[in-house]
Amino acid sequence: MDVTRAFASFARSLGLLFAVAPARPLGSLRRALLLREERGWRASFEPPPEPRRWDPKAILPTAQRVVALALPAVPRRTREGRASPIPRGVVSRYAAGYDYHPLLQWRGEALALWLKAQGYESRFQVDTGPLSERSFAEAAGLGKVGKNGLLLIPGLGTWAFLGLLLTEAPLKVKPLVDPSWDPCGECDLCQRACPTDALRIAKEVDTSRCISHVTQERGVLQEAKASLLHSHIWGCDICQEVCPYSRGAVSLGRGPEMLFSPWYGLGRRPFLPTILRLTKGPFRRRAAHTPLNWGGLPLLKRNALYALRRKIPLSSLSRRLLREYAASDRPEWREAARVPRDGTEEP
Ligand code: B12
Ligand code: SF4
Ligand code: SF4
Repeated sequence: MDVTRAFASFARSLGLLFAVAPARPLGSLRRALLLREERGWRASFEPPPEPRRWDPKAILPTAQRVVALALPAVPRRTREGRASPIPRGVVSRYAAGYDYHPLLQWRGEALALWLKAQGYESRFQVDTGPLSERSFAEAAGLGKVGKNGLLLIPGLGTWAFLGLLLTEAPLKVKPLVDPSWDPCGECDLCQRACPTDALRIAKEVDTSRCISHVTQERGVLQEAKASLLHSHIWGCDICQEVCPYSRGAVSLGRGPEMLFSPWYGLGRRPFLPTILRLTKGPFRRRAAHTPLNWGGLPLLKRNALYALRRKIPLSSLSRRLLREYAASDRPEWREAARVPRDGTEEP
């Protein structure tokens, strides 16, 4: 049996794209991670720079190949929510649908199990594993990292989630994109569109200023950081939405992509008072299978409070909610709910 061909047809039947690289340490990634550490840009939930982040053999010593897998997630065009006097928050597209972790996990595990059955030890990771997925995906030739720091894949733009499969199987090394492809050229739309200047160095995201990260940081935020959030209560898609490759991507609207549609969860523009009135039970029913559950309801409420207090002039309902939360026993809610003195200025 030709293992590469059989593997390829199994991966395709699961709705995945893939590219294969030799299982070698990535020196460029090591340097990027160390530089990032020096700058203090490591995300709060990320492991420190150590060999298991850039060397596949530190995880599976007998690995021969790294297979970079992509699960397409092109968003369907949806209405953004009608104009309303009730203040709304902004939820990133990936968090308005099903959590990609289990969707990619079972597909990756199925491929790993199949390879194991052929006699090749294999391991799969998605997101929470130590290896940096974008860098290995680029090294394998699945796509190219754009100035927004995301992997651009022809036909999908940035709309794909990534996972890595380490295996002893001698799969044929074959890139999907030409290694000399320069996707960005003179374009700098994402850098200019980023509202917090987190992309001032092309391809390197200043995590301390990235809205996506700030929405996930726990506890009380310093005022300067809280002000970066604007109306975002989970994640941020701006540097993807402006990218011509992502704008041009067409959703299949079927298969796994369907699960990223906001038919489930709290939607893309939820009313802030609704979030602040949610209790555990209804939150679990509506959002337990979405990425909003990573931080849980308390973090979402903190972000909703930061968003609400910016909606000047404050309505009487907003004032009442902010006063209620200002008296709470959670310091992060109390701080986020500090009501501006006359309601005409931001706190
Ligand atoms: C930590 C993390 C974050 C942090 C930090 C982001 C960052 N840029 O490092 C925060 C919370 C900010 C974040 C945000 C988002 N993330 Co994130 N995140 C991760 C995680 C867990 C680790 C990333 C990491 O190791 N970063 C360290 C840097 C140094 O390494 P790197 O990512 O491999 O890529 C860098 C190098 O390749 C380097 N590079 C490549 N070529 C070159 C060339 C030159 C010249 C230079 C200088 C650098 C360079 O630049 C790349 C970008 O910094 C990965 C999952 C994983 N385990 O890999 C997901 C992951 C990268 N995130 C993902 C997504 C979807 C997002 C968001 C879009 C979510 C959202 N909508 O809010 C945003 C996008 C923000 C952005 N513009 O990157 C996807 C990316 C999919 C894709 N198509 O690229 C991943 C792979 C998760 C997944 N399994 O699908 N994320
Ligand atoms: S996710 Fe938002 S804040 Fe982060 S780099 Fe992209 S545009 Fe900037
Ligand atoms: S918006 Fe332009 S510069 Fe940014 S990633 Fe897309 S093509 Fe590259």
